[in-house]
Amino acid sequence: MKNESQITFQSAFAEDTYKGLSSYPKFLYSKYIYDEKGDKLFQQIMDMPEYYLTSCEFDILEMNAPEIADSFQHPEGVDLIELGAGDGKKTKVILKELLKKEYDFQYLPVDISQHALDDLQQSLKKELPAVKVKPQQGTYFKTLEKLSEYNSRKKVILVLGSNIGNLSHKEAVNFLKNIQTAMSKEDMLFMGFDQKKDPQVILNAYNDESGITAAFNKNLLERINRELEANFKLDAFRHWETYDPETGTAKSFLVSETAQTVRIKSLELEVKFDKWESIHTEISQKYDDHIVQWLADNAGLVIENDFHDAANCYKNYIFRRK
Ligand code: AVJ
Repeated sequence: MKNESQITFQSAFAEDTYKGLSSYPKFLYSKYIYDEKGDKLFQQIMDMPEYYLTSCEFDILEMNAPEIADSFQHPEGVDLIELGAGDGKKTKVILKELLKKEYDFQYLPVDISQHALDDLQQSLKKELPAVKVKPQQGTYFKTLEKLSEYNSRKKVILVLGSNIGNLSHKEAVNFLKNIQTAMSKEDMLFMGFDQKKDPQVILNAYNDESGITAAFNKNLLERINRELEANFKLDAFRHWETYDPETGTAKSFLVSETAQTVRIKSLELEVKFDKWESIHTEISQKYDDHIVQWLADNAGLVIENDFHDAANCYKNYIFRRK
């Protein structure tokens, strides 16, 4: 086996996989779930009855579309920038309303997946042909740098789907700070945060009977098998989900059901698992007003408004620069 510092990795995925599986306890980053197969599995998750987040946010946007569209609007027009646009199903509610009101805007969906962006552009062409679309392929981080170049008119930055939930609080503050730095005084950040609620409801959303979420997590192992020439046996791992109501953190693991050794050829790595050893794969953080206020304070943002359902299951907040 080589020493880590002597290896030149073929990709960030290769390097992060090496580090995560050589660590104790073992971990993998959830962002790598989203290859073509992972994108499809996430679509299926959003259609599951247990996964309340998507329909909750959709309803909030539908119920409040006129007020949201009005708050986005500006006499000189706006650039609507969406980080992690995905299939744009929820955003279309807002786009439709902006068109109806004949507000001047262009839509800049940002996503890592070129595939998702192509699909989105196609569907917009069909459903809302009047929308001016400028897709941007890239990571949040890289695009945030480019973002600050859009400063000729008001920017509204959208982050829907509680995507921030995959970040630790520290990472979330950094993410928000990066956005804040790219914002000017009149710009707005519109962001969805899944809220703390009945722990059973949260646990069920990430622990479906049909096994889709298990397959979603195991796609990490499949992707390592495919792209890094490994021999993970998917059946030898069990998806395990926890929710801690104190911290508001749902945590996903893959647990090795046997003592086993996995070979990752392109990393020249042998990974040994003890029986019942875990790989941590994802967090899905849940929030309340206090936590969101704390995040905003630490990132130099102020909460201007929020929209929610009757049960406060999910909330969309509007932030501005302090
Ligand atoms: C896309 C990060 C919002 O954490 O709820 C869904 C991803 N993981 N089921 C979430 C996910 C398992 C999702 N986010």
